[in-house]
Amino acid sequence: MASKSDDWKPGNIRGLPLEEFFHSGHGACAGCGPAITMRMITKAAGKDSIIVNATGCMEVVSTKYPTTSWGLPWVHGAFENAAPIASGIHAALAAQGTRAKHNIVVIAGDGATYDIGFGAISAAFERGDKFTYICYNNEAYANTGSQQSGATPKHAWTTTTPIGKIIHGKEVEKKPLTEIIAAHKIPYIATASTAYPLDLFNKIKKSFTFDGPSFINVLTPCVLTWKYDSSLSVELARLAVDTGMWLVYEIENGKFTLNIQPKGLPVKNYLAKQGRFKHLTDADIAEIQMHLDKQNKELVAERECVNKAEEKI
Ligand SMILES: Cc1ncc(C[n+]2csc(CCOP(=O)(O)OP(=O)(O)O)c2C)c(N)n1
Repeated sequence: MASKSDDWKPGNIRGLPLEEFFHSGHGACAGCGPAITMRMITKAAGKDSIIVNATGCMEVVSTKYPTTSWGLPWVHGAFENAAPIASGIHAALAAQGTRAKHNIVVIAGDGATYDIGFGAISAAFERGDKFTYICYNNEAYANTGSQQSGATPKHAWTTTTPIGKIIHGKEVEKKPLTEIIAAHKIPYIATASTAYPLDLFNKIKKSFTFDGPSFINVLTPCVLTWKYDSSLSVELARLAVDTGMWLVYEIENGKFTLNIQPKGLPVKNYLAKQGRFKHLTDADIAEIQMHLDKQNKELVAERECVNKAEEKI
């Protein structure tokens, strides 16, 4: 039987299943944030889950012929069509009468999600097909050598946003994808971070309880692109949350909850540990801090306003 809402209770980290479905021996970098996250995603998904994996690092490092790291049925789709494949699996299982036995989980990078697969995700969410879409968000097209994606933060170095006389890192703000998905009004939308595995585990389990699509955006550091020592992946994933660079929240049937209150640490603490930001001037850092404070305040205020309006209806 698939993991079901009725046999799951939000617990403590020691209560997580010991069984692994993403096995060692893959070719991910030492300290790879997404690879750590795969273990948690597959643990939460459970043994009767079907994984749909878009092209990207997690597909490439885990399936070197003739081996696989996946202990679950796994389908690789082209870069842009992971969500339609999930829709197809959903329809096929429904036709067989076995839909309730399986969790369908899409795993895709931010390039596949924010940019190249976006139209197909939007269409699947409009159709209302039941599956959980998880974006492992390392803020770049890492697999092809760290090009900028819609998730790359402003000012960050990537190979397509170099530091030089003409440009000085990424020139525009990142796309507010979680909020764009929220506008689809699907039953469950959440953000998470590799540094908070229990929060992620519980969110994945919760996503299976809704009769429609769910979307979870997990911030997960990339050693090569973000340029830091490989021992710092979890620390950076935590600093992103503590500084407010990444808000951890969920929107459940329209109701917003900020799951982790940022500690209000200066954003400089997060930026200074990463080579992709080493060119920043004090003025750049001040601009990032100001933008962040404003953006987070606005997001929480807007969502709380919607919560209040919903309560009145
Ligand atoms: C339509 C299409 N465009 C480009 C590529 C080349 N490509 C393969 S993986 C990849 C990067 C994937 O980036 P992302 O989705 O962020 O995942 P990550 O590599 O960071 O894990 C690119 C550009 C492709 N396979 N298909």
